[in-house]
Amino acid sequence: MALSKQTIAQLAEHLESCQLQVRDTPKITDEHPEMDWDDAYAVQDAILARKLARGARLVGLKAGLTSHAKMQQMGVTAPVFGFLVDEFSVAEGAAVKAGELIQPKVEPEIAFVLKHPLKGPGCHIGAVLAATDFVLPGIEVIDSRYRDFKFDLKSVVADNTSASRFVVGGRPMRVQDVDLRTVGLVLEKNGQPVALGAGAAVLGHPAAAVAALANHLGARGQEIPTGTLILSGGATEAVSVQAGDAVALRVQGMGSVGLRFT
Ligand code: 0L1
Ligand code: MG
Repeated sequence: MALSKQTIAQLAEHLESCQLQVRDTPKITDEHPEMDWDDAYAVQDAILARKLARGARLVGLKAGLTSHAKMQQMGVTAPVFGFLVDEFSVAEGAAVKAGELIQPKVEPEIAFVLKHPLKGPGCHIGAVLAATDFVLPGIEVIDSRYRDFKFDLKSVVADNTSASRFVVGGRPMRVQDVDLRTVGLVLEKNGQPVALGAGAAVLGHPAAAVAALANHLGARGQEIPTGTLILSGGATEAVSVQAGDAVALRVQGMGSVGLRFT
């Protein structure tokens, strides 16, 4: 690690304040170019610790930048991982106040819920499918705290991979009843299709994103516990939203889920 404990705590406080106070910031590597990957995840962990200390509940985990479309959109080549707490969770069809967000975008995702824990290294698609209770449609609202989306991957990791809101719903399915590679996804904004994809857009198979998360945590001596909800990453590029927009995701055989921005 290149940063001191004090700097990590300061960066966590800074980034979380930007989120809570709806303020943007230059990317943190401008001032801390020496920040390494362990520092970036340590800042993310410190943000989670701040939220838990205030009574938040950890309700899930996420993989991000898992599709080629999204990687191309961001000019990166590797996935990233983050956490979801209760304050991010939106009820199906509910309204999100756009004024509480800086520059929101939505992503169509397949969400997994585990019936067994998953531990890396060596976690693979087969292990993920065997450990999955069900999958269901999910929309992630990302909201980068970095001014004009000018960031690098380490800054994004520190900023909890832009996590902001999410909704899951529709019709949960057992993994044996759906081919997650060929399953089609249609993201609609105000009734119009704005992004189309298939499960295979996510690292070839959405379960591969969950395996990558398990392997990432395994390298840090952690596992994904039973019951965890995991967002496997956007299957298409992210779509900008603003107040007045209604967004729905339809996933083949799994119904639809939506939310609104007011
Ligand atoms: O969920 C994700 O794909 C993370 C995206 C992080 C970068 C961004 O804000 O677009
Ligand atoms: Mg996402």
